[in-house]
Amino acid sequence: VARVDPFEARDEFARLMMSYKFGLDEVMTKVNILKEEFTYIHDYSPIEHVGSRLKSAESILKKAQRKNCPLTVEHIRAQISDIAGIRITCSFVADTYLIRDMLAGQDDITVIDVKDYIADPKPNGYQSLHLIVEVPVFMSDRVETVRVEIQIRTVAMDFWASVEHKIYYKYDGEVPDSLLAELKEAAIAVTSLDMKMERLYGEVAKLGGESSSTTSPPGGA
Ligand code: 0O2
Repeated sequence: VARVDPFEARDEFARLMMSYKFGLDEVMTKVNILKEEFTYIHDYSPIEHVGSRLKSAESILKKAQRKNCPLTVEHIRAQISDIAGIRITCSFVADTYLIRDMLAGQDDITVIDVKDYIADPKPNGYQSLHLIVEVPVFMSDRVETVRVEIQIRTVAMDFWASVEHKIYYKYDGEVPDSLLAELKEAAIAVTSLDMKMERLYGEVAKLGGESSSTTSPPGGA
């Protein structure tokens, strides 16, 4: 059995996390450029808020165990796609697809997976558009390809997800059926609120002759 040098393993893990931090910084810069430039041109931002996080060593370990992923840097890189995560919240559903298209269209971004839980919500009601992308990170002596998970959703979907997440942890995953049913109802209310707000905004934009991305959704929902 090959012995693992704990100092070497720690150094490898630190380097792994550093490359994910750089990948995160790169994609954050891209998102902030889109936000700023779009606001300058259209006097309107499809992005309400952007946040980022690096998964903790403990969460990486838990996810690796759940997926039966061997604890080597190669396996972790290949099997855990959300070590670096960015969450973008938008006012309207059409904007989530607009942001997806603007990011996916960039030459140095490769989209390797898309989960459209807006078009096809999870059974519990969760809605969000997830992209797994790869970006090249230029280090001093090599180029590393780093995966970043981008979650794009409306403010209303984000509110639902954050409350559901808290409830899920409070009950340690064993949420009572009555609460699950109410969460599902709340998710339906989120969809109807999103549709209503988008329609209202579209009407106001038409009246004012404004250029609104939501008056001509760029595909998708
Ligand atoms: P955290 O603490 O947010 O990081 P995969 O990674 O593809 O093997 P997974 O993780 O099921 O499988 O992928 P998926 O469905 O794309 O979910 C990834 C992330 O989406 C989760 O990460 C959550 O952030 C979010 N998410 C997915 N489903 C739900 C849900 O039902 N409710 C809420 N509130 N968030 C959800 P983590 O690692 O689970 O958690």
